[in-house]
Amino acid sequence: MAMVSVLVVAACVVVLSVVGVRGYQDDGTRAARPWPPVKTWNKSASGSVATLNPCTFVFTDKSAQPSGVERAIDLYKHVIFGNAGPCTSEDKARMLAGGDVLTGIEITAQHPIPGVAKNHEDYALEIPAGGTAMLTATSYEGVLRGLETFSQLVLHSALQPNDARTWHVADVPLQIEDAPTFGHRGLLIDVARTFLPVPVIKTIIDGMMYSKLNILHVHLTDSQAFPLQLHQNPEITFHGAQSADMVYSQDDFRELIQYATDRGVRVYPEIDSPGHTRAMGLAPTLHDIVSCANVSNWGKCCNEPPCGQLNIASQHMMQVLRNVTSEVAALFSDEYFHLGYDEINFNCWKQDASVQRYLKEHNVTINELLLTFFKNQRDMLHDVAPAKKRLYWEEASKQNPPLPLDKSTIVQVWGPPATLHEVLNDTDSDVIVSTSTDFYLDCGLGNMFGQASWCDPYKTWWHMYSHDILANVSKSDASRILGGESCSWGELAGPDNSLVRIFPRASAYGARLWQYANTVSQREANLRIADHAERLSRRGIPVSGTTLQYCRLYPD
Ligand code: CP6
Repeated sequence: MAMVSVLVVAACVVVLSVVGVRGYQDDGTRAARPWPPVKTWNKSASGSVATLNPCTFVFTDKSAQPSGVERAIDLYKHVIFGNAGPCTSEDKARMLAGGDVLTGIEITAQHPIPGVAKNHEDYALEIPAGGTAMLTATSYEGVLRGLETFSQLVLHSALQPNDARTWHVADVPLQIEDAPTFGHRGLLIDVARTFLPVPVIKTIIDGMMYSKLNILHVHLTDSQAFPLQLHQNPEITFHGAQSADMVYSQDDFRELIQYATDRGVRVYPEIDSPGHTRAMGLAPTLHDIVSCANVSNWGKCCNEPPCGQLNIASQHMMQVLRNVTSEVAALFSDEYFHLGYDEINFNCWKQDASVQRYLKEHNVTINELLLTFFKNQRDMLHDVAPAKKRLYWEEASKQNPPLPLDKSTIVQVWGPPATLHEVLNDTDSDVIVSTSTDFYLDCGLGNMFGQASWCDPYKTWWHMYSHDILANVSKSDASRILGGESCSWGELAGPDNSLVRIFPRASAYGARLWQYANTVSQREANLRIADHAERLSRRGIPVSGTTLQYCRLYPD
């Protein structure tokens, strides 16, 4: 016991005692420590405290109409003031009694409709000592990022121990200019291994907005399940979902995509292929479209049970895949479509007699057939959804003969950083960084058989924040890195533990991608991520702990 407290105290001192910042300042405010840290922040050293109040504070949309900014205002009114009731006479008296009063915020977006300029998330925020704050942004999404920062600066607490709680902003007047370094700040969720109910996905999207994360990659299908309703081939889902109540209707996803769009989050699907597809072929009429679905020794043919890869010699498979692809591409309006290509296992096709017969008859190798499938699938996607940009896992860049990857494709890296360099050297594609040694949220929790995993140890929030994805990357190659995604694979994560696994670590990677070059010290980051975790928790997102609460409030 004594040993444990010595360790805890030591940790507190080592991490937090370098500079003597107290949790509370003399005027009773706690330092506002936004996460991600903003890029430029001019605040007056002799700053005062401005108060604001839900009964008088006005949010005004100054953008040209039509504008969606009212939606952003609705969201953040609630975030900032919660369910504060109507103005009480006490509220009014307190306001009249004291100090500088912030009366409102005026918001101007050049492109105030969601999605129109979604890749421009810059904003500028000016908060005077009293009067009206100003928020300007290029896009609707930039307004959301600015309102998020504003919401993080507004603290709701008692200034002095015997006071009532007030809403206030410290260190005013202040000016902030901010914009992300990387435009792709994503999160992968895997709803094939463990079904996540729609409300859980909405909560994940809430947490993403609070963390300025902008892209949700939905790993929709895998060998274990095909949980999406299909109109052309309902039998796929009927047999491929884990149960009848573990199915997303297309309306579910339409609703989720709208929900995400309102919150500045793009949603794109992955229909994993040609590996990881057993669940697509479980209907009695579809057994011929999947190879090695019933092998007795799964360890030879795939990385986890059950095995099953698309039968790439089958015309029937190509027809079904076309149906599936066109429906999913129409449902998900985002320009990205992920086609998989991870963990292809050639042993699977070796023991499929129909594939072997095809290879003999056509005098081609299985690798050549994979290239043909790649091209056919590419042309098919182009046919059914011409505007889509194709994404692939890194294995697509490691095939021989090589698969054509170029400027029109994006490669997602999941191996160690060495593979990032290989992909940059071997292709002209843009790249998304999800190195498993750094950004897999499921490492350190054992594998699916309760054994230690090669992916151990657990990657801490500090690892995700401090890992430099551009280390040893040339300037010209760096311009091909769009950003990254942390990955919440679903084998061991369900509705109850997904959120605490994701948050706040996904927010730590997101913060690094937002303000890549201007990292704050470990000590400073420790305070900020802890504040952020507490903020997420108060806003209804379950989080895991990051530091001792005691250390954060009383770091001396
Ligand atoms: N499923 C799919 C997975 C993984 C990948 N693809 C994975 C591999 C290793 C770890 C975690 C997840 N479960 N379809 C790799 C991209 Cl440690």
